[in-house]
Amino acid sequence: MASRKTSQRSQPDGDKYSVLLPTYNERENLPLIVWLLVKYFGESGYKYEIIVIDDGSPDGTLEVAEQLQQIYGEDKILLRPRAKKLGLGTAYIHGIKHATGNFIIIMDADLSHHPKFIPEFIEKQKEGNYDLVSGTRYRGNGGVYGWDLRRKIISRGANFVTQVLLRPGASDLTGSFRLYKKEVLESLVEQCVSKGYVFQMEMIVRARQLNFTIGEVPISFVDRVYGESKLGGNEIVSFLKGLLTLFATT
Ligand SMILES: Nc1nc2c(ncn2[C@@H]2O[C@H](COP(=O)(O)OP(=O)(O)O)[C@@H](O)[C@H]2O)c(=O)[nH]1
Ligand SMILES: *[C@@H]1O[C@H](CO)[C@@H](O)[C@H](O)[C@H]1NC(C)=O
Ligand SMILES: [Mg+2]
Repeated sequence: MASRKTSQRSQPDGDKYSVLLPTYNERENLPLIVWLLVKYFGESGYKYEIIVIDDGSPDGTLEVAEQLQQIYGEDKILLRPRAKKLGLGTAYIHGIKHATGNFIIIMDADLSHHPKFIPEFIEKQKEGNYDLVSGTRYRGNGGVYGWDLRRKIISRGANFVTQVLLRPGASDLTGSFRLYKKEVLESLVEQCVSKGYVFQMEMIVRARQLNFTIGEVPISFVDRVYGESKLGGNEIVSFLKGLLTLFATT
């Protein structure tokens, strides 16, 4: 009998990927992001589920999510809403509790994070059996599109200051497009105390402290077209406070 050739790309196996999509006023974006996720997962053949964590969006995001569940099925789209806006950090914790995959992908629902990169995240994870794979805007072909100078400077500045203070060994600290082994994410969220914008950064800083291995995939980040960003002046002040707290406690 002829022996079968092993292909270069890893084949779908027993792994399952739970995508956590926190939403707040994402009615316009949700159908497209879900459609893209279904498309790229369908093509790759990996098992997946999409967990939508909506925090009582006044724009009717949850109703849109319910329609999407009808279209794609209850095994693919899980709804785990909360009554009011309780923040991103706790939205992730809430989502993880309901995840059935052995891997978890965290991404924004506003189309800033394109699902086309997910197969690369999965390949990278398998290549080094990494504990987490982080999308990076600051290496290789990565980049940021659609941000004004102010936001670029804030993001770059936050990264730079954190690199200098904490030496975390990853090039994009404030990004939130990442893939984690489920148990790694669970132990990280247990350790992380910060809220808001600094949360993503604390996750990767703690990951390095705990000796988790980190892989990186260059991504292009595109600013949202629909809806409003939640980053304001308050966020920047609390970011700086959070960074100093991290510096003092690590
Ligand atoms: N469930 C939930 N989702 C949120 C909350 N705040 C923001 N989001 C979602 O988190 C993602 C990132 O938020 P966004 O405003 O785009 O942040 P930015 O990209 O840093 O400006 C988007 O999918 C938002 O809909 C919240 O309090 N609860
Ligand atoms: C991480 O690795 C370093 C160097 O090998 C070691 O000194 C440290 O104790 C490890 N930390 C943890 C939390 O395992
Ligand atoms: Mg955004």
